[in-house]
Amino acid sequence: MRPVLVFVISTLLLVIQETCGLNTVRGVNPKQMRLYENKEGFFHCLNSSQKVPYSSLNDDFCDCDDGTDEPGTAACDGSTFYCENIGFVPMNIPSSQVNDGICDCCDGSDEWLGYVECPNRCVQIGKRRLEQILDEVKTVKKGLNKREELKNLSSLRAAALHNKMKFLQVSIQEAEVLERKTKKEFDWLEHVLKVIQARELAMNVSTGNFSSNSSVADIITDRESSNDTESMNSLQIEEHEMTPNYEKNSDEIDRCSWQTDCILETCQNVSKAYTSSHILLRLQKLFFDFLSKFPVLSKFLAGSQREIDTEILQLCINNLQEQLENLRSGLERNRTELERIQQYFSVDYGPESVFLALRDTCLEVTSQGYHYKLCLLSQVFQDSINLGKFSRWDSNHTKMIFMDGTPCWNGPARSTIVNLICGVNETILKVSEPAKCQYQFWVTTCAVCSVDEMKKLRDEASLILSNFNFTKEQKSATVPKHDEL
Ligand code: MAN
Repeated sequence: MRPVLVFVISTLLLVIQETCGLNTVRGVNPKQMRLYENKEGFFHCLNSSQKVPYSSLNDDFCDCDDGTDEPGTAACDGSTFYCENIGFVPMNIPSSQVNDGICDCCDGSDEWLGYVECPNRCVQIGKRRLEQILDEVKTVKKGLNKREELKNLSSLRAAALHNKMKFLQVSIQEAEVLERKTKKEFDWLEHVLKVIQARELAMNVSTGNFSSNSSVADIITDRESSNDTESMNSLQIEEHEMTPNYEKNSDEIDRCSWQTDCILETCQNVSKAYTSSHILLRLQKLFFDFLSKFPVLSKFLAGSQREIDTEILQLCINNLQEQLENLRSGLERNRTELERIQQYFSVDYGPESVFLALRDTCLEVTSQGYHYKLCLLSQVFQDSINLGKFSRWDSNHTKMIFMDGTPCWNGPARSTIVNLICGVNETILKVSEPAKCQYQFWVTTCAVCSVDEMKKLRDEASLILSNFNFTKEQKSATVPKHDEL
């Protein structure tokens, strides 16, 4: 019954079209009508060399293998039906949806057999969409201005971070040099203390005054304590035997230059050999020469002439140790801070680095009994559960992907996709969990507002406007003014 009805109506329409000179075929875009011209009683199938009688166009029977002879019926699989949708946007729907009892085109043209009533809602829809576009354009406009501010903020932040990084690098370098210098001075002073103690021992030895708590003293005390004449004699012999070597010892000390270990060793050798005050004086001069190279010690030595107070020296050493500890903890702090800043620069902040200013901006929302906290480019939380750490960008810097959150019970680690939508402020619009432990956020931010988006909206508005079919006066009364767009 139905194909017969379709055929009758189609034939009638075709006859009317032909008779009235109407140059339209149902379901065909008027711009493509020339492809549907009657060529000596035939229609030439669009995608093959096949031709079929013109009367078989839209006769609810698929004649062309490519299905192009049935643009207005559901007869051919894979064919499309064009809805003009005056007042909104023209569209092509799969021809299988023609006369299926569902209104697919807003002008109702797909249900031309009238199985279902499809009032034309295109103007109403078009008007509503134009109003929406107007709002969206306003948002994008504001967003674009805000984005400029964000971009400037990002450059300022980048510059500040660069400066801080440079400052820290220089500070660290300087502190490292100072640390090495202080450490050297500290080590030397410790040596100096030992050398002085050795010198005192040497002095004590030469005046017969022995101290008992040093290695050199031990050696000497060992010798002195064996109170037999033979040993005393041997000492005298040794002193006598050493006499020709005084100059040699003194030269050795000179050769030591600033090597404290060498000085200490020579000093100990000399003291072991009961050296004369001549050598001791040379030693003392040497100590003062190289001690004066150290500013901290020099400060303490100022005014102390030739006598070195070992207590003061110990104070110097303690002071240097404190300085060293402070330097080292300062260095540690600066190195950690430098690493933190360097880590900032290892992240992709999108076009013009606009997202730098948003790094660590945290947004919060309560949804379906959970409190969500999203720190942009950093981490996401659901109460205290970690929903992922920032891992990468997707879709041209409009999606942030967060991975490796707290593992789901019997499942994978939690992960989150943050979809960014152009907006004036940073706000969470919606949170959902489409699959277990996989979360989706929708967040507005001006960072993704683009001139391209503005252009798309304007193009869409132009398309709707160009598909309006009324007078200029009606148009200006019904649709937003073009300059508003
Ligand atoms: C918690 C929340 C939910 C999640 C379940 C999985 O209740 O993290 O979002 O679906 O754990 O067990």
